Amino acid sequence: PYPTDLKHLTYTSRYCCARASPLVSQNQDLVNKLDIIRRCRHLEGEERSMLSYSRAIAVIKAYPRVIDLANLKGEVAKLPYIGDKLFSMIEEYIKTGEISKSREIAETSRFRSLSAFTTIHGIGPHTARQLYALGLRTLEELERYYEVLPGVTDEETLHNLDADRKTNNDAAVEQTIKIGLALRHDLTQTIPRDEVEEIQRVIMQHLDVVQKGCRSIIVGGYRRGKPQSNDVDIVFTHNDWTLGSQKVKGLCKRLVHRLHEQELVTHVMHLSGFHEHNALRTHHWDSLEKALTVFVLPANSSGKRVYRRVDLIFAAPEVFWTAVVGWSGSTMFQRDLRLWAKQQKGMKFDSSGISRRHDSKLYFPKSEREVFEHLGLTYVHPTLRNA
Ligand code: DCP
Ligand code: MG
Repeated sequence: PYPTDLKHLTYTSRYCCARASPLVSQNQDLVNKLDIIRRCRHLEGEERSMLSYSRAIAVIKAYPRVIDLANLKGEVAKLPYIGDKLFSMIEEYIKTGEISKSREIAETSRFRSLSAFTTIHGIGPHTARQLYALGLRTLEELERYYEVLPGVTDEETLHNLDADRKTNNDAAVEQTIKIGLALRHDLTQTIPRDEVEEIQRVIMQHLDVVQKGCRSIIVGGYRRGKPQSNDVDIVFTHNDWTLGSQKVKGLCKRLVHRLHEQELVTHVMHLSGFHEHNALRTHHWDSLEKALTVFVLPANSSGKRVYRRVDLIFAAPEVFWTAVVGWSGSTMFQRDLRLWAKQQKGMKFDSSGISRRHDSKLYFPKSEREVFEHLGLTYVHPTLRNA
Protein backbone atom coordinates (compact mmCIF):
# COMPACT_ATOMS: atom_id res chain seq x y z
CA PRO A 1 0.00 0.00 0.00
CA TYR A 2 1.37 3.36 -0.98
CA PRO A 3 1.37 6.28 1.43
CA THR A 4 -1.32 8.88 0.99
CA ASP A 5 0.67 12.12 1.15
CA LEU A 6 0.76 12.37 -2.62
CA LYS A 7 -1.31 15.45 -3.13
CA HIS A 8 1.65 17.82 -2.99
CA LEU A 9 3.61 15.84 -5.53
CA THR A 10 2.99 16.74 -9.14
CA TYR A 11 3.50 14.35 -12.01
CA THR A 12 4.15 17.30 -14.32
CA SER A 13 7.37 18.37 -12.58
CA ARG A 14 10.62 18.26 -14.56
CA TYR A 15 12.32 16.67 -11.54
CA CYS A 16 11.82 13.00 -10.57
CA CYS A 17 12.30 13.97 -6.93
CA ALA A 18 9.13 16.08 -7.01
CA ARG A 19 7.01 13.30 -8.52
CA ALA A 20 5.53 10.10 -7.10
CA SER A 21 6.96 7.11 -8.97
CA PRO A 22 5.46 3.77 -7.92
CA LEU A 23 7.25 0.47 -8.41
CA VAL A 24 4.73 -0.66 -10.99
CA SER A 25 3.47 2.05 -13.32
CA GLN A 26 -0.02 2.44 -14.78
CA ASN A 27 1.74 2.04 -18.12
CA GLN A 28 4.21 -0.69 -17.18
CA ASP A 29 4.21 -2.62 -20.47
CA LEU A 30 4.92 0.58 -22.41
CA VAL A 31 7.69 1.40 -19.92
CA ASN A 32 9.23 -2.07 -20.37
CA LYS A 33 9.29 -1.67 -24.16
CA LEU A 34 10.86 1.78 -24.02
CA ASP A 35 13.35 0.46 -21.49
CA ILE A 36 14.75 -1.93 -24.11
CA ILE A 37 15.66 1.06 -26.29
CA ARG A 38 17.10 2.87 -23.26
CA ARG A 39 19.23 -0.15 -22.34
CA CYS A 40 20.45 -0.47 -25.92
CA ARG A 41 21.62 3.17 -25.89
CA HIS A 42 23.40 2.48 -22.60
CA LEU A 43 25.07 -0.69 -23.91
CA GLU A 44 26.23 1.19 -27.01
CA GLY A 45 27.73 3.99 -24.93
CA GLU A 46 25.22 6.56 -26.25
CA GLU A 47 24.81 8.21 -22.89
CA ARG A 48 22.99 11.37 -23.99
CA SER A 49 20.38 9.38 -25.84
CA MET A 50 20.10 6.98 -22.91
CA LEU A 51 19.48 9.89 -20.57
CA SER A 52 16.68 11.23 -22.81
CA TYR A 53 14.98 7.85 -22.68
CA SER A 54 15.57 7.60 -18.92
CA ARG A 55 13.91 10.98 -18.42
CA ALA A 56 10.94 10.19 -20.66
CA ILE A 57 10.46 6.77 -19.05
CA ALA A 58 10.59 8.33 -15.58
CA VAL A 59 7.90 10.83 -16.58
CA ILE A 60 5.67 8.03 -17.89
CA LYS A 61 6.22 6.00 -14.70
CA ALA A 62 4.79 8.86 -12.65
CA TYR A 63 1.81 9.52 -14.95
CA PRO A 64 -1.16 8.36 -12.88
CA ARG A 65 -3.47 7.12 -15.67
CA VAL A 66 -3.33 4.54 -18.43
CA ILE A 67 -2.25 6.41 -21.55
CA ASP A 68 -4.75 6.32 -24.42
CA LEU A 69 -5.08 8.31 -27.65
CA ALA A 70 -7.18 10.99 -25.97
CA ASN A 71 -4.85 11.84 -23.10
CA LEU A 72 -1.78 11.28 -25.30
CA LYS A 73 -2.84 14.21 -27.47
CA GLY A 74 -3.83 16.22 -24.41
CA GLU A 75 -1.99 15.91 -21.11
CA VAL A 76 0.73 13.47 -22.11
CA ALA A 77 2.00 15.52 -25.05
CA LYS A 78 2.53 18.42 -22.64
CA LEU A 79 4.55 16.39 -20.12
CA PRO A 80 8.24 17.27 -19.82
CA TYR A 81 10.71 15.23 -21.89
CA ILE A 82 8.00 13.79 -24.16
CA GLY A 83 9.21 15.05 -27.54
CA ASP A 84 8.03 14.17 -31.06
CA LYS A 85 9.95 10.91 -31.22
CA LEU A 86 8.59 9.64 -27.93
CA PHE A 87 5.11 10.84 -28.87
CA SER A 88 5.08 8.74 -32.06
CA MET A 89 6.41 5.68 -30.27
CA ILE A 90 3.70 5.95 -27.62
CA GLU A 91 1.12 6.44 -30.37
CA GLU A 92 2.40 3.32 -32.16
CA TYR A 93 2.19 1.43 -28.90
CA ILE A 94 -1.40 2.46 -28.23
CA LYS A 95 -2.47 1.53 -31.78
CA THR A 96 -0.55 -1.75 -32.16
CA GLY A 97 0.57 -2.84 -28.69
CA GLU A 98 4.13 -2.83 -30.02
CA ILE A 99 7.05 -0.46 -30.59
CA SER A 100 8.82 -1.71 -33.72
CA LYS A 101 12.17 -0.13 -32.81
CA SER A 102 12.09 -1.84 -29.44
CA ARG A 103 11.21 -5.22 -30.92
CA GLU A 104 13.94 -4.97 -33.55
CA ILE A 105 16.56 -4.19 -30.92
CA ALA A 106 15.46 -7.05 -28.67
CA GLU A 107 15.90 -9.49 -31.57
CA THR A 108 19.48 -8.54 -32.46
CA SER A 109 22.25 -10.87 -31.38
CA ARG A 110 24.40 -7.88 -30.42
CA PHE A 111 21.82 -6.59 -27.92
CA ARG A 112 21.37 -10.06 -26.48
CA SER A 113 25.10 -10.66 -26.06
CA LEU A 114 25.84 -7.23 -24.60
CA SER A 115 22.87 -7.63 -22.22
CA ALA A 116 24.10 -11.04 -21.11
CA PHE A 117 27.69 -9.84 -20.65
CA THR A 118 26.67 -6.91 -18.46
CA THR A 119 24.79 -9.21 -16.08
CA ILE A 120 28.27 -10.22 -14.87
CA HIS A 121 29.46 -8.09 -11.99
CA GLY A 122 32.46 -6.10 -13.17
CA ILE A 123 31.48 -5.99 -16.85
CA GLY A 124 30.16 -2.62 -17.94
CA PRO A 125 29.03 -1.60 -21.45
CA HIS A 126 32.53 -0.63 -22.55
CA THR A 127 34.07 -3.98 -21.62
CA ALA A 128 31.05 -5.81 -23.03
CA ARG A 129 31.56 -4.14 -26.43
CA GLN A 130 35.28 -5.01 -26.39
CA LEU A 131 34.46 -8.66 -25.68
CA TYR A 132 31.84 -8.68 -28.45
CA ALA A 133 34.40 -7.19 -30.86
CA LEU A 134 36.70 -10.13 -30.04
CA GLY A 135 33.97 -12.38 -31.42
CA LEU A 136 32.62 -13.56 -28.08
CA ARG A 137 28.84 -14.04 -27.97
CA THR A 138 27.82 -16.16 -24.97
CA LEU A 139 28.64 -16.38 -21.29
CA GLU A 140 30.10 -19.84 -21.84
CA GLU A 141 32.53 -18.31 -24.35
CA LEU A 142 33.37 -15.63 -21.77
CA GLU A 143 34.16 -18.32 -19.20
CA ARG A 144 36.60 -19.94 -21.59
CA TYR A 145 38.13 -16.57 -22.49
CA TYR A 146 38.73 -15.69 -18.83
CA GLU A 147 39.69 -19.29 -18.04
CA VAL A 148 37.11 -19.51 -15.31
CA LEU A 149 35.79 -22.89 -14.30
CA PRO A 150 32.10 -22.53 -13.50
CA GLY A 151 31.30 -22.89 -9.81
CA VAL A 152 34.91 -22.74 -8.68
CA THR A 153 35.45 -19.70 -6.48
CA ASP A 154 38.69 -17.89 -6.56
CA GLU A 155 40.85 -18.22 -3.46
CA GLU A 156 42.35 -14.79 -3.76
CA THR A 157 40.12 -12.79 -1.51
CA LEU A 158 41.23 -10.33 1.09
CA HIS A 159 44.63 -9.55 -0.36
CA ASN A 160 43.36 -6.07 -1.00
CA LEU A 161 42.16 -5.41 2.52
CA ASP A 162 45.28 -3.74 3.78
CA ALA A 163 45.94 -1.48 0.86
CA ASP A 164 43.11 0.63 -0.50
CA ARG A 165 42.84 -0.71 -3.98
CA LYS A 166 42.41 1.56 -6.92
CA THR A 167 39.17 0.79 -8.70
CA ASN A 168 40.67 1.27 -12.14
CA ASN A 169 43.54 -1.10 -11.67
CA ASP A 170 43.24 -3.49 -14.64
CA ALA A 171 44.23 -6.56 -12.63
CA ALA A 172 41.63 -5.75 -10.00
CA VAL A 173 38.93 -5.32 -12.64
CA GLU A 174 39.84 -8.63 -14.25
CA GLN A 175 39.78 -10.28 -10.84
CA THR A 176 36.29 -8.89 -10.22
CA ILE A 177 35.08 -10.19 -13.58
CA LYS A 178 36.50 -13.65 -12.84
CA ILE A 179 34.71 -13.75 -9.50
CA GLY A 180 31.54 -12.52 -11.17
CA LEU A 181 31.77 -15.24 -13.82
CA ALA A 182 32.65 -18.03 -11.42
CA LEU A 183 29.68 -17.15 -9.23
CA ARG A 184 27.31 -16.06 -11.97
CA HIS A 185 24.71 -18.77 -11.45
CA ASP A 186 24.29 -17.52 -7.89
CA LEU A 187 24.85 -13.80 -8.38
CA THR A 188 22.29 -13.47 -11.17
CA GLN A 189 19.56 -14.97 -8.99
CA THR A 190 17.45 -12.29 -7.36
CA ILE A 191 17.18 -12.06 -3.57
CA PRO A 192 13.77 -12.23 -1.86
CA ARG A 193 12.97 -9.72 0.88
CA ASP A 194 13.12 -12.19 3.76
CA GLU A 195 16.64 -13.22 2.80
CA VAL A 196 17.68 -9.56 2.56
CA GLU A 197 16.39 -9.09 6.12
CA GLU A 198 18.16 -12.23 7.34
CA ILE A 199 21.45 -10.98 5.86
CA GLN A 200 21.04 -7.67 7.72
CA ARG A 201 20.23 -9.51 10.98
CA VAL A 202 23.32 -11.74 10.76
CA ILE A 203 25.58 -8.81 9.88
CA MET A 204 24.22 -6.75 12.81
CA GLN A 205 25.02 -9.59 15.22
CA HIS A 206 28.64 -9.48 14.14
CA LEU A 207 28.78 -5.68 14.04
CA ASP A 208 27.64 -5.64 17.66
CA VAL A 209 30.70 -7.69 18.58
CA VAL A 210 33.02 -5.31 16.72
CA GLN A 211 31.34 -2.10 17.91
CA LYS A 212 28.35 -1.71 20.20
CA GLY A 213 25.67 0.91 19.63
CA CYS A 214 25.37 0.81 15.85
CA ARG A 215 22.28 0.84 13.71
CA SER A 216 21.57 0.14 10.06
CA ILE A 217 18.94 0.54 7.37
CA ILE A 218 18.57 -1.63 4.30
CA VAL A 219 18.53 0.72 1.33
CA GLY A 220 18.55 0.22 -2.46
CA GLY A 221 15.70 -1.45 -4.29
CA TYR A 222 14.56 -3.28 -1.15
CA ARG A 223 13.68 0.02 0.48
CA ARG A 224 11.73 1.09 -2.60
CA GLY A 225 9.58 -2.00 -2.16
CA LYS A 226 11.06 -4.34 -4.78
CA PRO A 227 9.99 -7.91 -4.00
CA GLN A 228 13.30 -9.20 -5.36
CA SER A 229 16.67 -7.42 -5.32
CA ASN A 230 19.81 -7.93 -7.36
CA ASP A 231 22.01 -7.14 -4.41
CA VAL A 232 21.77 -6.03 -0.78
CA ASP A 233 22.71 -2.47 0.14
CA ILE A 234 22.96 -1.54 3.84
CA VAL A 235 23.87 1.83 5.39
CA PHE A 236 25.34 1.78 8.92
CA THR A 237 26.09 4.40 11.53
CA HIS A 238 26.66 4.75 15.25
CA ASN A 239 23.82 5.93 17.50
CA ASP A 240 25.93 8.46 19.41
CA TRP A 241 25.46 11.77 17.59
CA THR A 242 28.53 13.45 19.14
CA LEU A 243 31.07 10.62 19.32
CA GLY A 244 29.67 8.36 16.62
CA SER A 245 31.88 9.79 13.91
CA GLN A 246 34.98 8.53 15.74
CA LYS A 247 33.35 5.18 16.44
CA VAL A 248 32.46 4.63 12.80
CA LYS A 249 35.97 5.38 11.55
CA GLY A 250 37.68 2.21 10.35
CA LEU A 251 34.64 0.17 11.27
CA CYS A 252 33.84 -0.98 7.76
CA LYS A 253 37.22 -2.68 7.43
CA ARG A 254 36.95 -4.24 10.90
CA LEU A 255 33.49 -5.60 10.19
CA VAL A 256 34.54 -7.03 6.83
CA HIS A 257 37.52 -8.72 8.53
CA ARG A 258 35.23 -10.35 11.05
CA LEU A 259 32.69 -11.43 8.43
CA HIS A 260 35.52 -12.94 6.44
CA GLU A 261 36.85 -14.83 9.47
CA GLN A 262 33.34 -16.16 9.99
CA GLU A 263 33.25 -17.29 6.33
CA LEU A 264 30.27 -15.05 5.64
CA VAL A 265 32.13 -12.64 3.36
CA THR A 266 33.96 -14.70 0.76
CA HIS A 267 35.20 -11.99 -1.60
CA VAL A 268 35.83 -8.28 -1.39
CA MET A 269 35.47 -6.55 -4.75
CA HIS A 270 36.24 -3.09 -3.46
CA LEU A 271 37.00 -1.51 -0.15
CA SER A 272 37.34 2.21 0.24
CA GLY A 273 38.70 3.74 3.39
CA PHE A 274 37.48 6.51 5.55
CA HIS A 275 39.39 9.56 4.46
CA GLU A 276 40.06 12.28 7.01
CA HIS A 277 37.46 14.98 6.74
CA ASN A 278 39.25 17.93 5.29
CA ALA A 279 39.21 20.98 7.47
CA LEU A 280 36.41 22.83 5.69
CA ARG A 281 34.56 19.73 4.56
CA THR A 282 33.97 21.48 1.28
CA HIS A 283 34.39 18.11 -0.33
CA HIS A 284 32.17 15.74 1.51
CA TRP A 285 32.22 12.82 -0.88
CA ASP A 286 35.06 11.07 0.91
CA SER A 287 33.20 10.71 4.18
CA LEU A 288 31.65 7.30 3.49
CA GLU A 289 33.42 4.00 3.97
CA LYS A 290 32.18 1.22 1.79
CA ALA A 291 32.82 -2.40 0.98
CA LEU A 292 31.44 -4.20 -2.05
CA THR A 293 31.45 -7.85 -1.10
CA VAL A 294 30.27 -11.34 -1.91
CA PHE A 295 28.41 -12.71 1.06
CA VAL A 296 26.93 -16.10 1.83
CA LEU A 297 24.58 -17.02 4.67
CA PRO A 298 25.21 -20.21 6.64
CA ALA A 299 23.62 -23.23 4.96
CA ASN A 300 19.84 -23.32 5.24
CA SER A 301 17.80 -26.41 6.04
CA SER A 302 18.29 -27.76 2.51
CA GLY A 303 22.06 -27.25 2.86
CA LYS A 304 22.24 -24.81 -0.03
CA ARG A 305 24.32 -21.64 0.23
CA VAL A 306 23.72 -18.98 -2.38
CA TYR A 307 26.39 -16.33 -2.95
CA ARG A 308 25.00 -12.79 -2.84
CA ARG A 309 26.35 -9.35 -3.64
CA VAL A 310 26.23 -7.25 -0.47
CA ASP A 311 27.30 -3.59 -0.29
CA LEU A 312 28.11 -2.18 3.15
CA ILE A 313 28.18 1.60 3.55
CA PHE A 314 29.31 3.30 6.74
CA ALA A 315 28.34 6.90 7.44
CA ALA A 316 29.13 9.24 10.32
CA PRO A 317 25.90 10.06 12.22
CA GLU A 318 25.66 13.57 10.77
CA VAL A 319 25.53 12.23 7.21
CA PHE A 320 23.63 9.02 7.95
CA TRP A 321 20.32 10.28 6.58
CA THR A 322 21.82 11.78 3.45
CA ALA A 323 23.54 8.43 2.87
CA VAL A 324 20.23 6.64 3.37
CA VAL A 325 18.47 8.91 0.88
CA GLY A 326 21.39 8.70 -1.56
CA TRP A 327 21.56 4.93 -1.48
CA SER A 328 17.82 4.35 -1.55
CA GLY A 329 17.72 5.41 -5.19
CA SER A 330 16.42 5.08 -7.72
CA THR A 331 19.35 6.18 -9.86
CA MET A 332 17.13 8.71 -11.67
CA PHE A 333 15.62 9.95 -8.41
CA GLN A 334 19.18 10.58 -7.12
CA ARG A 335 20.25 12.28 -10.28
CA ASP A 336 17.39 14.72 -10.04
CA LEU A 337 17.89 15.31 -6.31
CA ARG A 338 21.36 16.56 -7.17
CA LEU A 339 20.09 18.59 -10.09
CA TRP A 340 17.22 20.08 -8.08
CA ALA A 341 19.58 21.00 -5.24
CA LYS A 342 21.95 22.72 -7.65
CA GLN A 343 19.52 24.40 -10.05
CA GLN A 344 16.69 25.34 -7.73
CA LYS A 345 18.29 25.75 -4.30
CA GLY A 346 21.97 26.63 -4.77
CA MET A 347 22.79 23.56 -2.73
CA LYS A 348 24.94 20.52 -3.24
CA PHE A 349 23.53 17.10 -2.48
CA ASP A 350 25.13 13.70 -2.65
CA SER A 351 25.03 10.61 -0.48
CA SER A 352 27.78 11.92 1.76
CA GLY A 353 26.35 15.32 2.54
CA ILE A 354 24.28 18.42 1.88
CA SER A 355 25.91 21.83 1.66
CA ARG A 356 25.08 25.34 0.54
CA ARG A 357 27.11 26.33 -2.48
CA HIS A 358 27.96 29.96 -1.78
CA ASP A 359 29.48 29.44 1.66
CA SER A 360 29.83 25.65 1.87
CA LYS A 361 27.67 25.56 5.00
CA LEU A 362 26.98 21.93 5.84
CA TYR A 363 23.65 20.51 6.92
CA PHE A 364 23.32 17.56 9.25
CA PRO A 365 19.76 16.24 9.00
CA LYS A 366 18.46 14.21 11.94
CA SER A 367 15.87 12.33 9.91
CA GLU A 368 15.08 11.44 6.34
CA ARG A 369 12.30 14.04 6.28
CA GLU A 370 14.86 16.70 7.22
CA VAL A 371 16.89 15.82 4.12
CA PHE A 372 13.89 16.75 1.99
CA GLU A 373 13.18 19.85 4.11
CA HIS A 374 16.72 21.15 3.71
CA LEU A 375 16.34 20.74 -0.03
CA GLY A 376 12.95 22.48 -0.05
CA LEU A 377 11.18 19.36 -1.30
CA THR A 378 8.00 17.62 -0.25
CA TYR A 379 8.84 14.31 1.39
CA VAL A 380 8.58 11.39 -1.02
CA HIS A 381 8.09 7.97 0.56
CA PRO A 382 10.81 5.48 -0.52
CA THR A 383 8.25 3.29 -2.30
CA LEU A 384 7.44 6.27 -4.55
CA ARG A 385 11.05 6.88 -5.60
CA ASN A 386 11.01 4.30 -8.39
CA ALA A 387 11.72 6.86 -11.11
N1 DCP B 1 22.96 4.53 -7.20
C1 DCP B 1 22.99 5.74 -7.86
N2 DCP B 1 23.61 5.85 -9.06
C2 DCP B 1 24.16 4.77 -9.64
C3 DCP B 1 24.12 3.52 -9.01
C4 DCP B 1 23.51 3.44 -7.77
O1 DCP B 1 22.48 6.73 -7.36
N3 DCP B 1 24.74 4.90 -10.84
C5 DCP B 1 22.28 4.43 -5.91
C6 DCP B 1 20.82 4.36 -6.09
C7 DCP B 1 20.53 2.92 -5.96
C8 DCP B 1 21.53 2.49 -4.93
O2 DCP B 1 22.67 3.27 -5.21
O3 DCP B 1 19.22 2.66 -5.55
C9 DCP B 1 21.84 1.04 -5.00
O4 DCP B 1 22.20 0.69 -6.32
P1 DCP B 1 21.89 -0.74 -6.92
O5 DCP B 1 22.71 -0.84 -8.16
O6 DCP B 1 22.08 -1.76 -5.87
O7 DCP B 1 20.37 -0.66 -7.39
P2 DCP B 1 19.05 -0.96 -6.59
O8 DCP B 1 19.35 -1.33 -5.19
O9 DCP B 1 18.18 0.23 -6.79
O10 DCP B 1 18.36 -2.19 -7.33
P3 DCP B 1 18.91 -3.70 -7.39
O11 DCP B 1 20.03 -3.85 -6.41
O12 DCP B 1 17.76 -4.61 -7.07
O13 DCP B 1 19.36 -3.88 -8.81
MG1 MG C 1 20.69 -2.84 -4.72
